[in-house]
Amino acid sequence: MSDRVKVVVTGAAGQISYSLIPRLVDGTVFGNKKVDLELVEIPAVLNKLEGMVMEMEDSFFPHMGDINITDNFADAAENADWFLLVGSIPRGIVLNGKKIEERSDLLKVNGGIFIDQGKAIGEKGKEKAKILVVGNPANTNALIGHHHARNETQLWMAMTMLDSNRAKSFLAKKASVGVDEVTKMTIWGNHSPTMYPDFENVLIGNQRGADVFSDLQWIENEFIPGVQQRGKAVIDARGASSATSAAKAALDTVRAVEHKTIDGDCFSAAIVSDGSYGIDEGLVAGVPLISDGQGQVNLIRDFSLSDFAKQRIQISIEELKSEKEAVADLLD
Ligand code: NAX
Repeated sequence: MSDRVKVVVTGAAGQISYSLIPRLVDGTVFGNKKVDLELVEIPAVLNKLEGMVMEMEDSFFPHMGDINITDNFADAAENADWFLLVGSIPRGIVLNGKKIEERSDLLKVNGGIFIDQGKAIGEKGKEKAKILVVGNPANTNALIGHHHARNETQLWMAMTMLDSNRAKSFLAKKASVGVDEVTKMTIWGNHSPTMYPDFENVLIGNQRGADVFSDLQWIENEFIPGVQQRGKAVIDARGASSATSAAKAALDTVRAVEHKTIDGDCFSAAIVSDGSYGIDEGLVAGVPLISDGQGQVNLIRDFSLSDFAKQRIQISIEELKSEKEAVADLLD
């Protein structure tokens, strides 16, 4: 196994990346490997990245390898092992004289970025490279990127780990246990307010969530909407969207893929569906996953889903289908 790992991060001058990038090289994610970093931004903010590089150099990271900043994604992609695609255009920005406010415009503007990034990853990224899309709309961005990469050795994921960590925290409080006692958490569907946090298959210690959480009023009126709307609650309170928790979730996803999943546990990310669980083939949807720690990530196929869960998941799948339709012209 190589003792170096090359990681590309887009949106490197943004607020999530400011928390994320230093922690990629602190030895807790890739163990003893040297981590080479390619930090990618749009030309207008490349100078901010020069400051980031200075801070990285000033932080004494023995595991940091080469660090490069660029606005050329295709160059950065050469031989990379991991792609953390955080960069995206936020809602509300004015582009070519038009304010990007509608979800359909946001889908198209950001989806467009993922055509070229997908092609570059497929052609230049390593065989078996791992791609984690964080930038929203994450699932549909990943769908577009995967389509244009045309490289089935690589694994495309959209991030649902933040939603999973949020759900664990809600359930831990309700059950009066530490968050470490909540395992086997899955976020089904889209990273959006339709996501379904699976309280039934979760484990609290050794007990199934379905046997622990009998207060269905709380599940329906507080837990599910609380997790679905947590991002908005953070924005309302902080005046800015989640940053440090989003960075931690991206790191947790990389760690979950890099290390063997503990028996009986799973982790959550959205991957390209093979039709399992009735999710339309080709959609990028949140599902329960395990890693063998050797680069292979597999879907857990034997979760039992109640009628309630199936109904809720279907709502999110319908949303993913409509997002796919909205970007149909980007999938030629
Ligand atoms: P910021 O606006 O702080 O940073 C985004 C950065 O991306 C900017 O610096 C921008 O210049 C850069 N960028 C735009 N287009 C680019 C391109 N083509 N190539 C490279 N860089 C590009 O946003 P931040 O708060 O860091 O959030 C980043 C993304 O994460 C947003 O789309 C946000 O919605 C999404 N999130 C996703 C989450 C998830 O769980 N999947 C949770 C957190 C977060 O909301």
